[in-house]
Amino acid sequence: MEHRGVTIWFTGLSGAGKSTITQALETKLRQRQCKLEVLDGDIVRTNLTKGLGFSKEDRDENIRRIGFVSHLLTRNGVIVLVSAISPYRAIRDEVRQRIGDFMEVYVSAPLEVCENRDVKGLYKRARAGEIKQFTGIDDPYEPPLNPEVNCETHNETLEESVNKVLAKLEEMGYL
Ligand code: GGZ
Repeated sequence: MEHRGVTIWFTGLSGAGKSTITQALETKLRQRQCKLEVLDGDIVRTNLTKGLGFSKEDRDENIRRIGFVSHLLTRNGVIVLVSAISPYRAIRDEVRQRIGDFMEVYVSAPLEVCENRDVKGLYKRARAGEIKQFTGIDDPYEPPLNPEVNCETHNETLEESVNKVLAKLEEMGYL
């Protein structure tokens, strides 16, 4: 289908459900024959931003590079799904300004929920001091003040979360 380019930026703690929603949304958008690309923090960090760590400087650089690629794709009519913790508000807002066609989705499961899920066992390791600068444990997370969408994955189903994003895309005229 015909549509405009936009970057849909998922931010939230590790284990909040960013990748899960992204994957489900990708499936839905592919069914509609959308042109889309997915940039997942986990995967981006093995190529585009390989070698970067988790200091504030490195995280900001990670986000800046993802934002740069997202901008190129967005202005060529692609729907870009970005999934990255992106804990710092200022750099998220910088990327938003640069891209213009931008939608921020806050995946807002609270820390205790993410920590209880602990799908990859990372919180346990962070609590044990084996991983330093872990977001939510000994590193900050600054929630968005005015996200276009808030997915409360602790209070809603995956389908509800995906439908919220789809509805917002339609409302904003991207679909
Ligand atoms: C947070 C970390 C850390 C630290 C490794 N802090 O849930 P995951 O495992 O699969 O995804 C997380 C990923 C975070 O990379 P991002 O590129 O999204 O981060 S940022 O936007 O802040 O640049 C997590 C894993 O890497 N991971 N160490 N210290 N998450």
